[in-house]
Amino acid sequence: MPDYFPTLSRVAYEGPKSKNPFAFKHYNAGEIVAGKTMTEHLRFSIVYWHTMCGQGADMFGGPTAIRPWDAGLSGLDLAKARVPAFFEIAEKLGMPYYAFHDRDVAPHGKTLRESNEWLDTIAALLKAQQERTGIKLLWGTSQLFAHARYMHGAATSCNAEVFAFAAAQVKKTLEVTHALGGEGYTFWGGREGYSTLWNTDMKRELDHLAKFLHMAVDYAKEIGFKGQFYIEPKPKEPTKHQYDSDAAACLNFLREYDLLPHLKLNLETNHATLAGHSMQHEMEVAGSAGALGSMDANTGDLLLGWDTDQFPTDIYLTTQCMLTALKYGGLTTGGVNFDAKVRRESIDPEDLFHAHIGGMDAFARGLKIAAAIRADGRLADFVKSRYASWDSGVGASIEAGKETFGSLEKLMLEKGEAAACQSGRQEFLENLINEFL
Ligand code: XUL
Ligand code: CO
Repeated sequence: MPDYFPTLSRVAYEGPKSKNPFAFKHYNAGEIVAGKTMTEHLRFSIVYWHTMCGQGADMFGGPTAIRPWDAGLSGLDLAKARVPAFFEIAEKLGMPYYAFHDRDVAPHGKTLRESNEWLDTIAALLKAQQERTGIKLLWGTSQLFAHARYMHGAATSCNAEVFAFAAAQVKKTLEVTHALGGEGYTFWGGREGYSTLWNTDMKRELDHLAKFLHMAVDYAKEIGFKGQFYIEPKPKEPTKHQYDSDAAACLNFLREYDLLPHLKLNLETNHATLAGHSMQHEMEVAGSAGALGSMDANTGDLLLGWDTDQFPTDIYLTTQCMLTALKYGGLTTGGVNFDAKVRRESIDPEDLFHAHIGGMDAFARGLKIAAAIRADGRLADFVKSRYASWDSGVGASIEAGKETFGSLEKLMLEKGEAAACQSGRQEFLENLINEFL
């Protein structure tokens, strides 16, 4: 087996004082935090698409990345060569999971049949590497956006045969995901949206998208795939409006079409900010609906505003993510999946290590800080006491469904004015959080 990083062995935990850039300062896999190991809480996952297929190209320029395993190869040969390189990186990082799109592990064939055969060829290599390393598949997904046939969308295309092709593609990827023991399957609506409403029958497109997802759920049952389905919100890019635009829009869609029992949300930080929300907001929306599934961990650049998919290094961000995750019972089937890419100027293979080590350490710190905030209890106590008026008296009576507009009017006419409001103490709480950082 080729060894592309002969001088690098498995990245070890050396503690916060270490100056070794190839060591974890905070991610200590087996360390117990709030009753579980860090590995069990964080369920880290590395993505195939950015790690192996990201070449540094952008809208203004071509590839820049140096990737020795790609040298001189193309097509299926290139796809085959990338598999051991990917698993070498994943294994040396101590990643328990990975995620892929069908068309980033194997190329598009000339026909669906050829694409399927190529995917099978690569899936056999993935399986062998999974068995060798013990790394598991967090989720699989179909790439339903790059090929020209998907220009109008896949499940929401105006072209019914494109819908049919997409269905066949997802059927195959579900089979492969199942065969690889995948723990989930994600739908991100690449081009499921519109560029102009002048040519769009929105209601019909949404009906088709729901039909598509129901077919996927039915087929999963048929083949005995018990993994969790996810839908990944994103408001725009490449379309101007995507139907899965944010967590609330996804939940509304899933409820309307009776899909909520079958799908949870896979939330991505940069998608949240594109939607004008924080990741914490998106996680709260999903968590309070019992639909917090998985996390595509990355970050955007607030000055650019694009989906730049940078590695997360902001400890406030990771603390917020882990506080919310812990509040809703943790990432049960999902994980912290680094849907992130190195910058175009970070051209060396070793930059892939710096990026992932930084992201894993940032989340490990976020987890420890979040656990400490929860153990301290002052934040939760404050929030609880802020709602104390709902624990007894008229508040408890409203929550129990015992009051009406009439009874409440009677009460307020008697009282003349509501009880005085208390301070929200935002600055006090911001200072309190900083005590832990
Ligand atoms: C696109 C994106 C995708 C999904 C999977 O912005 O995040 O890579 O995560 O299709
Ligand atoms: Co993503």
